[in-house]
Amino acid sequence: MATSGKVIRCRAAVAWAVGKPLSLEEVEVAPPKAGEVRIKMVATGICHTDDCVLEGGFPNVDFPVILGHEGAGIVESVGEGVTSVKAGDKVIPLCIPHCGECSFCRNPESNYCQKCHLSEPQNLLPDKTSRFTCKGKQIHHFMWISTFAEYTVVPEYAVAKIDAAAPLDKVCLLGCGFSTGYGAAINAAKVKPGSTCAVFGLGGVGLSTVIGCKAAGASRIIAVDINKDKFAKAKELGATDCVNPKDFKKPIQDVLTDMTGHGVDYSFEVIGHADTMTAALASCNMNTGVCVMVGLVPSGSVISFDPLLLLSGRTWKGTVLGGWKAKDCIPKLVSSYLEKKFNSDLLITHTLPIAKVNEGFELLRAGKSIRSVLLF
Ligand code: COD
Ligand code: ZN
Repeated sequence: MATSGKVIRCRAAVAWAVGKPLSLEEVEVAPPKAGEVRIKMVATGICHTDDCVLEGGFPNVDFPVILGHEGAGIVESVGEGVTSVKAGDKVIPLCIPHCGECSFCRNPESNYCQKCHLSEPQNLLPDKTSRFTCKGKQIHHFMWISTFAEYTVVPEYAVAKIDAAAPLDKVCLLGCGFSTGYGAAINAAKVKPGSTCAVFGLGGVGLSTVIGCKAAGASRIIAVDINKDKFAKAKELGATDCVNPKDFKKPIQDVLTDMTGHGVDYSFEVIGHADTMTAALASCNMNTGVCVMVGLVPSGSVISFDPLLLLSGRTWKGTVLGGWKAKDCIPKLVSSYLEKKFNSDLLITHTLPIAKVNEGFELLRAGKSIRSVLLF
């Protein structure tokens, strides 16, 4: 391509400081170095995690930074040695990398690559430099993928080639939110047909968990949220009951236990609060119940809980990106989307130009959107 090997000037939404709105800037994006890929982004979703960074609650992030970690685009050029993608390929950048070489990648049971952001800061590319500058200042990367930029540079192990027929403005959600929630039910909990599930939090990720529970054959899916406006969509996606904790005096775990006899078979915390994590744990049955935590609590949070909750047999576990080994599984999920095995389009409530990124965050904070997709 004509731009290959050259610095590209383009638009990006830059977060200059905690608590400040993003500002749309012209940035320079350097060419990819060896083992890196430069992508022309087409669409990106706004996830609560990006907002968590703006509130100062996410580990290993440095400002100024280009956020965004759920997107889809087309490869513009590749650095030396890159073999898995080439210019012109449709791709999804991976918020959880998949190096294929570390002991966790080689373990068939695990998707938590040791190059992950929770183990290693991903605020710069692996060679500890940035490809972004703006007004003469170096801008940090986010999770190595920074999808709020018209062009971004990512390590080869953080990008996957997808089917050329995929609509990028729709499958961008498969880069994080949809795959995280859906996989929590399918891979982390391994929901069984005929079982009872409870999903705490009906944002884009929680609703994807509802879709996953339904796909796995759960016969009862109880959706829990303090915003009753989320219930209609939850029912459309497969929830059989909707419960607002604010409608009850007793704790939500007691409400769910009363509704089910001994508690649900599988509970999911998809909010990111310490108190709802312990409530979700206590909501699954004391013997075979499985509670999966999907939400991320602000860094430094500590949970105290009664160990007796686990002694009788409950399982409490977490998952990142729904347990999918990203480079192998995201393309397969895109194929399943194209085969209409699930309909993640129902999660997209707004489509906005990148210039309206702050409006997208406002809609999310106000509980008015599930997913806003930003187009470049
Ligand atoms: N009880 C019930 N529902 C509540 C409560 C409560 N006390 N508090 C808030 N809620 C509801 C809100 O009304 C809202 O509907 C929902 O919880 C949260 O939804 P969103 O739209 O704010 O968030 P999502 O779905 O975009 O993201 C939720 C996550 C928990 C996944 C996210 O915040 C997070 O923690 N991400 C990091 C974890 C992770 O692995 N992410 C994947 C890589 S980013
Ligand atoms: Zn790895």
